[in-house]
Amino acid sequence: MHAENTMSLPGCVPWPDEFARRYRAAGYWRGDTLGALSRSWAKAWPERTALVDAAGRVTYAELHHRAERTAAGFAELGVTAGDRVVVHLPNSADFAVVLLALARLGAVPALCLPAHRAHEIGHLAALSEAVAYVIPDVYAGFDYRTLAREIRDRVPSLRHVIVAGEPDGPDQTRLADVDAEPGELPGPAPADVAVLLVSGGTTGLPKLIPRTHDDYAYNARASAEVCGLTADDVYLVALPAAHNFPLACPGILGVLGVGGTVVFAADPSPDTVFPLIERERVTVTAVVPPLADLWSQMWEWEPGDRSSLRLIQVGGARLNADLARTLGRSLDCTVQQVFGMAEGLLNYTRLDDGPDLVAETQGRPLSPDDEVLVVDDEGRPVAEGEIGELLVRGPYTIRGYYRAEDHNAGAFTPQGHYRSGDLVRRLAGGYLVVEGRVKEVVNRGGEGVPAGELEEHLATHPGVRHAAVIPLPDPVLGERVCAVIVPADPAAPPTLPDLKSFLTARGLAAYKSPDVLHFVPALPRTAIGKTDKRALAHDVTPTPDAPEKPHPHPH
Ligand code: OOB
Repeated sequence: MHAENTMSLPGCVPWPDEFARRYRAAGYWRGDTLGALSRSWAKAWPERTALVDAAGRVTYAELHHRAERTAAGFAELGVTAGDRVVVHLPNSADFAVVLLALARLGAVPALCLPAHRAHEIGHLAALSEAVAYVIPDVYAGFDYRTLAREIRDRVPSLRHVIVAGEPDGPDQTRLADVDAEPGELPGPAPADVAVLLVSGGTTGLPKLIPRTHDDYAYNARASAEVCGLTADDVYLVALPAAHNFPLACPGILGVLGVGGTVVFAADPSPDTVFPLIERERVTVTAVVPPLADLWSQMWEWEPGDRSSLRLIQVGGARLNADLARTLGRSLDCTVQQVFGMAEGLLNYTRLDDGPDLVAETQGRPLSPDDEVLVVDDEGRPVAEGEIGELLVRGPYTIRGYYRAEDHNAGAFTPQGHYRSGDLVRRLAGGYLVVEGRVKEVVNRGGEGVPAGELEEHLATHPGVRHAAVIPLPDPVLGERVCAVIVPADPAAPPTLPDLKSFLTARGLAAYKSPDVLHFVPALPRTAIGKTDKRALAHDVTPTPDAPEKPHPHPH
């Protein structure tokens, strides 16, 4: 038997007993497991459509049936409770089936994004000592079976490669063959780890984030409530399903929990997504800001009746306030900002918040028991409205990364708060404004220039389509401020003096102005679609002697 509050997976940090007791007493943790939930959904509304993908439609009864049989199939392969399985599937019904099957078995899926490659997967498979690796055959022009061979050579713990589609050798198992008569499976305890999420950081190798059945079920349920989800909702998975946002905020799990329908889009392009919204009468979806921008531009030009959409959630990176305002008008639906993290804490603007809160803040915490602190460099709370680092603990925020004892010592306070690394301001009512990242402050001769703040100002210039601010090494100042800009009109990019006077007119301190401009046709993106600052820093080669000659447009 599992003790009430131990996560049986070694390498995880449980909540202290007093917190676990409190979260149970408050009704956040209800003793649910994802497997048990799937059974109760199938019982409550067996005939409703749970999933829609390119392969067809799946009812709740079928979903549960397939998950049970797949769980038994995994057990037959020798996968047991507590084993880790790297799941690397694109948006599809198979993703949901495998997730629920592993959850039912108590095996722990490490949920990787389709864009991850050998570098990340090799690391995550080795770190988790995964016994199996679940892949598609070919997706978006990439053959995952070849990748799987490479990973298998590198990671001795991997015993099975399971292919959703066509295996290309006898050493791979077809997912359809991971199938057996459901028998007695003990299943996990609610305090056990349900999934390992991959951290979204743009620096260093990704880390694994252990989320328990109890905490993740609460995450999805409470999020569904904030979004007013009902059985009539149809949720479009446009972002990669393995990411916390479309998975549980409220996403797939939140929608299944109310008997709604989950529609998987193979990719988030308007060409794919717009017809799906029309055909399936989609009511809710979640996007990152660059997608919100693209959809908003294409919406009025693309034919079709997409009036079913009632709510678009935008999160994952800073949403420009102007775009927040125009988005709702262009799409004729409610906009919700979501500031979340795979580590836990979620902030939402509420559906009845006024336009200013929705445009200018990133929402407020989901749970009454989210304990948010905003602190200065010394860890002292700052005054309301002042910028500081966001620390948090609560009923769905982890107390430690998986197998990362050394890193955890710095990433969490002794009191158990997660140090998010996000610079925020807290306003009245607990609403948060994200100002940037602790490490994304350019140290310009001792003066700190928060990248996020400057990016926000730059983006309001009519000649700027997107802006990202990064430090460049400087022999005198230590670092200088480089603004990487996607110009609105590539034929007429803004000039440095132009931007400087624009920023001064907006009241920004002179030392916060860029020292150098660098023009690019598009910003590099991470696997989920955020600006990839690491790739940018790598691409933008310092030109210490010729700072006024940016590539490729002179100004
Ligand atoms: C979401 O999760 P992750 O783990 O990929 O990334 C978390 C980080 C945050 O610490 C913050 O730096 C940034 O992404 N972020 C935002 C933001 N939402 C996330 N920065 C500014 N504005 C926002 N609205 O990205 C995530 C997880 C669940 C729901 C939504 C997003």
